[in-house]
Amino acid sequence: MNTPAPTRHDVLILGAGMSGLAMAMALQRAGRHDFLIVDKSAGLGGTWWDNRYPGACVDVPAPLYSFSCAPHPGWQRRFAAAPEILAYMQGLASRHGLARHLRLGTAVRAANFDENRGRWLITLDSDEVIDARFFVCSTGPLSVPRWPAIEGLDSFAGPRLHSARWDNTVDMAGRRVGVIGTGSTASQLVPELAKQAARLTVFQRTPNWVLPRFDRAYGALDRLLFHVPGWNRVVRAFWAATSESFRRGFEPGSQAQGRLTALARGHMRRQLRGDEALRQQLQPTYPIGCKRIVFSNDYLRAFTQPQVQLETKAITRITATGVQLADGSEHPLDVLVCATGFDVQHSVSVPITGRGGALLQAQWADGAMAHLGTTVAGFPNLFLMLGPNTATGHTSTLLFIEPQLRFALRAMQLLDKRGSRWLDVRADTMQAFNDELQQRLQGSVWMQCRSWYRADNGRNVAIWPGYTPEYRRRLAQVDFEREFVFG
Ligand code: NA7
Repeated sequence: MNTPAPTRHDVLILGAGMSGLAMAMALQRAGRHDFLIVDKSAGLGGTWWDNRYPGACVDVPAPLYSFSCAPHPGWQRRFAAAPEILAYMQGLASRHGLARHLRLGTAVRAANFDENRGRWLITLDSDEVIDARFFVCSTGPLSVPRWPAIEGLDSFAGPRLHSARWDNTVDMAGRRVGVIGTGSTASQLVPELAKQAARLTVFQRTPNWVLPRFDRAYGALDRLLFHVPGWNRVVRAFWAATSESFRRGFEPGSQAQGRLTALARGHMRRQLRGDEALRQQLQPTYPIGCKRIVFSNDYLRAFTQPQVQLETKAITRITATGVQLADGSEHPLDVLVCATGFDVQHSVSVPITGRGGALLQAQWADGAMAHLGTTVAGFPNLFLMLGPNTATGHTSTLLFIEPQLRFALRAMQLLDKRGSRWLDVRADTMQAFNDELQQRLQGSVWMQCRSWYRADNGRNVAIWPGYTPEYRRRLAQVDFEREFVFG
């Protein structure tokens, strides 16, 4: 049997989430129309395709969660719900004619850099091989659901759901439902499940800091204003500036951190209506900002309802009928929900092989590392979107995606101009950047507790330690001739 010849493209984009779509639109703007977007899901949307649990919404204001090149005048609420964001993305894809570039329901099996030709060979699960000059990996840091490592998880006889793989055919009405996890996802899910379940038990390992969500519905006047040229930019700039000033609260021991802590404590007291026993159980003991802060006006309050129970004893195992605790007691359950987050460490699960046969995943065994979160030494013409250390706890992830797009485009244009086949960041440049990064993270608030920001060995692989403008500036100032090698 003849193996079909690889299909050639200028750019292969892996992942049709926010950053994949943004990259596609940026390529079009730059006049580069020969690209293919591959995603294993049946629909585009990434995070917003995956997270369909009741109550799912974004935790930054929607005007800041839309691309600067594609403002959306139609947001219904300041903190948009998941279906609204998905509709925004679908609208963008259709306006930009992306359907013909999209290959959905298709997984990538492996990606190998062919040094002789200076091109990426990307094998799809259909055995088809894509031969691309540039490889954009936009799989997102929060895309691989993480099930809790608890003995007996598989033995549970009833429906068992992960929040990021929601099954809306499971009926919660009148049933005994257990939720493991108390992060941002659980905070959105718990108030919704409390409306349906006969009994809802929330298993908390670590409490989270909760701040009020200054949400509101956008009315006709807002939408009218959003159509006024320039108004979107003003609102976006306002939220970007507000988020950066909020970031001051993450400086250990600062007055701003004290104010943020006081705001959270006051919010908790009001939400719990003076229930001191509950307050003590829900009160975090680590500094605010260490984990991603929860923004909610109904999560804490949910625990004051008679059918909702907070369980803080450690889980020892899961049985066919429920959850067993350290004191030997058991919570009988009909449905088990795991809002246990994502495997950030293995978020790039496709084996990626670079120069000299180096495997990215092997290189990242002690924690992911890249130069400015987007390019990795030994992996030429590979651009990571939202790669290591480009997350923040204070602002929209889109403010990191946009400079990354500009950087990738600049690199592509430079290669065209130079007539080179590839560019690769120098290993010493990448190492020096990461030494600086880890040094800045030492003693920071993000090193003072366990969170998805940190790998199993404690290394912080997710957080950008500075303010957003610094990231934008540094990426814009990359000196390719000095910091990269060319082939
Ligand atoms: P997170 O923030 O990683 O939260 C996961 C939660 O699950 C957290 O409360 C964990 O407790 C808990 N967890 C994980 N494993 C276990 C086990 N084995 N036993 C008990 N509890 C466990 O994920 P989310 O989905 O809520 O949010 C992810 C991001 O999405 C969020 O930050 C926003 O940026 C959007 P722990 O705190 O580790 O003790």
